[in-house]
Amino acid sequence: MIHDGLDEEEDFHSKDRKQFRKERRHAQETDRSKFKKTDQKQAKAPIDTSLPRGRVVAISGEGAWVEGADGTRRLCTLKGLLKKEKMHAKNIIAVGDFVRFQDDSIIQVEERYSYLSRQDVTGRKEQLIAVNIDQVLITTSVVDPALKPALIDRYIIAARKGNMHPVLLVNKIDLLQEASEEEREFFRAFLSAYEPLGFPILSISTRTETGIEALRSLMKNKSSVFSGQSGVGKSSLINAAFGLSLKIGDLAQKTFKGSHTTTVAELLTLPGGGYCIDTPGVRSFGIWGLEKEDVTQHFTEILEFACDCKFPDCTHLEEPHCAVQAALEEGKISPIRYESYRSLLAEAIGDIDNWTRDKL
Ligand SMILES: Nc1nc2c(ncn2[C@@H]2O[C@H](COP(=O)(O)OP(=O)(O)OP(=O)(O)O)[C@@H](O)[C@H]2O)c(=O)[nH]1
Ligand SMILES: [Mg+2]
Ligand SMILES: [Zn+2]
Repeated sequence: MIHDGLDEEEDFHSKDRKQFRKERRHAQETDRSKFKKTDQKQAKAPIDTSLPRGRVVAISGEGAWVEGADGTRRLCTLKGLLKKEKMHAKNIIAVGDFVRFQDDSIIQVEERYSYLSRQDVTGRKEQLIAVNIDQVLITTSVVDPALKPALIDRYIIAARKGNMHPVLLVNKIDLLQEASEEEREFFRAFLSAYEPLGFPILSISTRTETGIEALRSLMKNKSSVFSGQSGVGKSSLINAAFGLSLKIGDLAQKTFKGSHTTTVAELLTLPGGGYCIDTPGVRSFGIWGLEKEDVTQHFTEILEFACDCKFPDCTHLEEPHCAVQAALEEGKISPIRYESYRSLLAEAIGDIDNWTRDKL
């Protein structure tokens, strides 16, 4: 059976599905998915500091695993106050949440300072991947599976919407040697388009240990979430950098599309300081609450040409006398980035004809 990996979390959250949907609709209408700390603040009752504090480290079909201050983990259910409080919550709880608990029940969830979310499989519901995390390690591989810049752009936008720093990891750099000239050229073109954007990019390999030290220092004393397609090497990277033994994919399964080695997100405490969350691979990544401004803010190097377009409201998708399309033809704009812009803008403005969400 093809398994998305986050299904168990969905089961857990679906217990109050009807009520949840109603609340989600409300939240979507009021909070256009911009990060608004104050909205969440208003929705929360004061935290009962007399209760023990813990952190959600994993979510399964049975409930949430909460790690207390003494390091012990317990399986908790949601009861009491929390149910009344979830009006403005995105999910009820997510990995990374700081909670107050009593016996084996979560009573309250603290305000979140950041989140990484996506659309669920139906596209109608927001699915939180991780919360209260500093940076998203957007993990890709140079080949096998192929580099997907459009997916990277989606992650960058989602990370920034949720107040997390995006970091780009390009794993399996060892495979570049035996890659085709076309694949090598694509990687060069990718780097020249994305390096000027200013996000950290690490070319890395668990096989040759290239970049592992840099990854370790980038993660030191911070909290990070690894996210990306299945099979790019997220779990392998965590193992290589921190000497852990997370389950990694079998090469024999490689051709079996849809096989996911990591099946639940888990928060890990790192030796040397910091935290990281390993997550199940995604097949596609729909940004929750995507708006036109999210897209235009992310493609500034493309839109700097827009002032010479004939129509002031030009979308640069197909209008005549478009300076952006002219710049593209003259090689002044990266075709990789432009393709990504097209797909994301079309999705944001609801232009179905141009909408090509990258199915992986
Ligand atoms: N050539 C090469 N293969 C690698 C590298 N890193 C990981 N792999 C291989 O890639 C495959 C997938 O690795 P995983 O770590 O399980 O990938 P993942 O991203 O955690 O996958 P999911 O848990 O399914 O999301 C395994 O066969 C690894 O041995 C690398 O740097 N180079
Ligand atoms: Mg994994
Ligand atoms: Zn234009």
